[in-house]
Amino acid sequence: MKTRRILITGANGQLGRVLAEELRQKYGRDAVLVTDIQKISDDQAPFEFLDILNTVRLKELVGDYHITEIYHLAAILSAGGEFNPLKTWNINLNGLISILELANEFSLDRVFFPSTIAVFGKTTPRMNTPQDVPLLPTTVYGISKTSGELLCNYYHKRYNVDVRSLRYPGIISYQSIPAGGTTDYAVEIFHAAVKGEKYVCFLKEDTRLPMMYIDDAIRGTIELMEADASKLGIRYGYNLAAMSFTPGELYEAIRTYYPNFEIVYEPDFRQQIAESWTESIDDSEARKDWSWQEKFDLNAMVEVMITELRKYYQNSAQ
Ligand code: AKB
Repeated sequence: MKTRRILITGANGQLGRVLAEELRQKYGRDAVLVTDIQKISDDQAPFEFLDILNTVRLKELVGDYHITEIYHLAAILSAGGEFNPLKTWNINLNGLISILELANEFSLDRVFFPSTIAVFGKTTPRMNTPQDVPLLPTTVYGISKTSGELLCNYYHKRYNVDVRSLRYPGIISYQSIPAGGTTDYAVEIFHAAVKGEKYVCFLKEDTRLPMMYIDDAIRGTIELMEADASKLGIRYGYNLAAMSFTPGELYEAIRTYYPNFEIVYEPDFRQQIAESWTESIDDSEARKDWSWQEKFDLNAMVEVMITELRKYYQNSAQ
């Protein structure tokens, strides 16, 4: 049997940091090569700098490290992408094409491509959004992810590349503060509450979006990657759901821990992006094909976020 050797691109983003740790726990530290354009600490080894547009370097790493699987997380997100649409298209789409080409050339065992609720748009049913719906995304991030889904499907059908993909909702985690996303408010708000600060929310109080706690997102990703290939009917991004809430509902849940916590709503350009997405997701295909099941609802997520961030701020004050 071939030794499993995993490469993660964009490994220092919100998902990558937690995913890398989990994969290292599971398969051993040396089995997981983390790559990114920046290094966040000296104990990340094995680590390699990688700009995803540097295809020569990418190919060298795949060859030199005898890579068998890639989790391709490098991307620019929905809000950040609007400041530089062409760069976002280039990184998000051309980065993926390089990965899919290498997967075919090196006969990699598996590739993971993160898709998103940003593939949805104004023509998509907003409630309990089914798997196969009209996609007319409004952001360049959404357009790049929609095209990415189609490419994944194409490489699977045409070249038999074993590529697997999830449409992530907003991810909530305590390990890092995400940047450039429209769902970022749902992480920032916890930091403000635990630090005793007022939170200025960039979305309206009643903007409902699908969300997921990081542990569910990581477990779901690994479960999909370990699923029997013959069971996977969808190669362009499984709908995936756990919970949906508004900033107002999240605020009330946090107030059970911090009754004096204050919030003001000052919606900016991200409001329009959020309104172009859907409110809740039908993920029955994921449940049927590979037994997806979330563990965290709103209250469980709020409890663990507050517990972990209290520890974090207490330790950093010492
Ligand atoms: C974003 O807000 O851009 C991301 C996403 C939903 O893909 N978190």
